[in-house]
Amino acid sequence: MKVMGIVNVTPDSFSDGGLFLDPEAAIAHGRALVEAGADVLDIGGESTRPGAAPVGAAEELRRVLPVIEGLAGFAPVSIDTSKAEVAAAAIAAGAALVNDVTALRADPDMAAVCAGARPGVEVILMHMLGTPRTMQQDPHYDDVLAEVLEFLLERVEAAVEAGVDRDGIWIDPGIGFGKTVEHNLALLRETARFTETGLPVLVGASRKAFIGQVDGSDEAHRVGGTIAACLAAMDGGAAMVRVHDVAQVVQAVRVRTAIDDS
Ligand code: HH2
Repeated sequence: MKVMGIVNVTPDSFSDGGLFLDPEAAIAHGRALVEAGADVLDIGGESTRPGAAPVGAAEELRRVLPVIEGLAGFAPVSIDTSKAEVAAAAIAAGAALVNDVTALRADPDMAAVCAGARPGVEVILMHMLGTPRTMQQDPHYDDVLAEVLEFLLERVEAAVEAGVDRDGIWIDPGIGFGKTVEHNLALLRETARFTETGLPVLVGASRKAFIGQVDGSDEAHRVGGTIAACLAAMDGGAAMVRVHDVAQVVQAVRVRTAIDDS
């Protein structure tokens, strides 16, 4: 299982907002994550935490472009954005993946940008109920697994219809995006339901609120819970986990792989 390291170039991300707003600091952080074992770096210039303020494309680009340029020659880079203009510029600067938490729904031009990207550029489609502003207001599902899976498969078909190469599409259940703690735990427990589709699955549980809802911890003290979630995703066949604490998660994955292979 691969590990995607998070580089948030934002003032307001939920666990590391403001730490890497300076491009030099963000580039140094990205390099350190690769040295710690990250396979891919996910660079984001807009927070998606519940209630976060939206950012314009010009500001988002000002934040992320120098960081992408500084890291693209060093490791595969993913751009965490919902805006076509940002994705297009990021791809031109060397990004190899587009990570869209709205699954190509927020910007009508996003699907065309992904479809028109150079061969090999991949796309991550994530499930979210509502928008970051509203998603944690009493989320409800009759059957969370079936509904999240159905949504993702619909979005895969929409992307393919728009011209995106099916072989380059990832799906992500969107841990914490319009979900209660029970929904998040069920999605992690049943990761295999997603991998059974044959599509590569990404899981992003790092430091998220559901961990604190289990044990009362704050964002700065959720590495153990993050590792537990990543290993559950690994058991279910996830192809990649998106994390802040790369060194610790890489160690857990390596030891778990060694145990399984022994
Ligand atoms: N989670 C966050 C952001 N982007 N992308 C995918 N594919 N999956 C996720 O679970 C996911 C994501 C939220 O985490 P973070 O980047 O740490 O915080 P913020 O959105 O506040 O910047």
